[in-house]
Amino acid sequence: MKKVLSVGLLLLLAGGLLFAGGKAEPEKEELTFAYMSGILDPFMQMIEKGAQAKCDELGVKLMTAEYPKKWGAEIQVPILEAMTARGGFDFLLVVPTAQTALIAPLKKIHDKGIPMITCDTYLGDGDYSKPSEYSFPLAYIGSDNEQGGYEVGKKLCEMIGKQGKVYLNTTNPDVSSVAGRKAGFERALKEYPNVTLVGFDYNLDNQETAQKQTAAVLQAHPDLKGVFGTNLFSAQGAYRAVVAAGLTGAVKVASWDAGMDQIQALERGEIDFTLAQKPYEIGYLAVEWGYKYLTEGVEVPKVIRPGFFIITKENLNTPEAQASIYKVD
Ligand code: T6T
Repeated sequence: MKKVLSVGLLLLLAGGLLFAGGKAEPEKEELTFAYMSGILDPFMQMIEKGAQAKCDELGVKLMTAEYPKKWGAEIQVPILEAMTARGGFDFLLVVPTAQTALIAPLKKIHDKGIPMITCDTYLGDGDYSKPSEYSFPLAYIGSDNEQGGYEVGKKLCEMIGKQGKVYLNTTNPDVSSVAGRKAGFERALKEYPNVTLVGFDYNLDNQETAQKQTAAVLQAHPDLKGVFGTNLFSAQGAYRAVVAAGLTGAVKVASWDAGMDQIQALERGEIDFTLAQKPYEIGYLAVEWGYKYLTEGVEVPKVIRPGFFIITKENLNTPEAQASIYKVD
């Protein structure tokens, strides 16, 4: 905080001096935000879009790090380190790809004087309000994944007539977003004693793996009634496996995220519903709060949840559903 205020003071003084000289205009604060995504996908691109919109409004710069082609600390950390070595940014928006493996690399950046907000995922248990080795980010801005997973679970159980076998396909362990979705889904299932979770797989955020894993489960359980793919790649793999097995309609597909591929599958009836997050708002809010912190020293709320919207074939044409689709150019 002290550092932020003193940087602010220096900038003000510099501006004042220039102005006092009588020749130049008062210098505007030249702030730069950096964005480090989790993986190349439309969700992460929408965060950038929202962040860029707010940066444009505020007249600050956005520097976007290379998008990792695969999910994981081993790919994300070197990109982060290279960007930090180059420097030139005042604030970091970051999607940590692991709850534990990203603590030390991000702490190093924080200790260099770069404040940050974690977007979409958090470090540790996400409680940045109590002192801990991972409580240095100013805030977590992202979905209430547990609540979303719970709502998806309930909807899927109702859709299959409150009985039968279901399967969950997810990405990686130690990732707060998908872990929350799984936990919420499992909590919902507890309310349906006649629904059984036959198991779950980690696809490491790879669509082809998700498809193969789902295909194997469909073979092992020909009476399977429902599948939940916990993110874009999981859901895209899961629905393709159901289609390839000729089970469209017989096996209900619950999906998460709202990329164009998923929306088209929903229109074709290959996905039964999908939970759209609000990535644009995540990016927008992260810049808004980061800017207020840097320029006014305001305290940022530790958790900000922009919400989500469940899209079905029935509500697809409503303005709210249309606004929830991840539209990247
Ligand atoms: O579901 C999003 C994001 O919330 C999650 O943390 C990782 O996967 C996505 O980026 C979709 O691919």
